[in-house]
Amino acid sequence: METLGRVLVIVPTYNERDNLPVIVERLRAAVPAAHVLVADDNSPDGTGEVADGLAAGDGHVHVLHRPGKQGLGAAYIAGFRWGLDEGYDVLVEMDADGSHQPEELPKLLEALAEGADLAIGSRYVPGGKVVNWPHRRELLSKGANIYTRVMLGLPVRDATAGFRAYRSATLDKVGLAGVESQGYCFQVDLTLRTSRHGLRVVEVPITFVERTVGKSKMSGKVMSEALWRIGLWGVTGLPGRLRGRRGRG
Ligand SMILES: Nc1nc2c(ncn2[C@@H]2O[C@H](COP(=O)(O)OP(=O)(O)O)[C@@H](O)[C@H]2O)c(=O)[nH]1
Ligand SMILES: [Mg+2]
Repeated sequence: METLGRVLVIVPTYNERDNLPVIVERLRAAVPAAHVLVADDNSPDGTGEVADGLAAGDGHVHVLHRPGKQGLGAAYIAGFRWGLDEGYDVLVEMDADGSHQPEELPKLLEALAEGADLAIGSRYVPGGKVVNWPHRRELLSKGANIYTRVMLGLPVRDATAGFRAYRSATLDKVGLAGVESQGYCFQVDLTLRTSRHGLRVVEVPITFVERTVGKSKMSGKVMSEALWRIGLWGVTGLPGRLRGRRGRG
């Protein structure tokens, strides 16, 4: 197993004042060597100031202040760019609300050390679970993954998952310049790009625990962006998929 080098965990935040200190403390305890970058979109509840307070007391914590709410994808792209510029070897995505358990991060890092280019914390492989999700939300997530699989033919069970670890080399190869997804379809976008580059995507089972504090930022706008973008990628990628199928047959 190889050593991975420096790990940066990017935590995007929008109104997560009460969740942030808890998740950062859990992460620092679970993976003490990792650094944390909070990517805050000028949250009206003061999450940015809370993050500054954490950074002032801990050299492993950094903050990226963004001017306003521009979506999860845009926050991650900015966070990735920051991490690549600073020379980190592994870039991790993790929510602030406790849904992604920092104690499970070592499993993702192990998958990278064993050769994965992208390790996805997956709810939908054997051993993966979701705790406390309303039925409606579970249907939406499963439906989104079925839609993604039909449209894109991706060999991934949980392409919308947001707890993942990328080798920096993966993001260098895939490139971030053309990524336009602003909302949650960003996850599918990067999974598709990674897979199309022939890189190794591995799913690791995790338990996703729905938040108990604060509000979800899932919205109609986020859903409609995912619908049309994934549809568009499916249609534009279809000729290649059909050619590939004929080539194999
Ligand atoms: N910076 C930033 N973070 C966001 C934005 N939208 C969501 N987030 C963060 O992304 C993570 C997941 O969002 P959440 O609302 O919990 O989504 P859900 O788990 O799908 O209901 C949380 O840490 C949010 O604070 C955004 O527009 N900008
Ligand atoms: Mg959440």
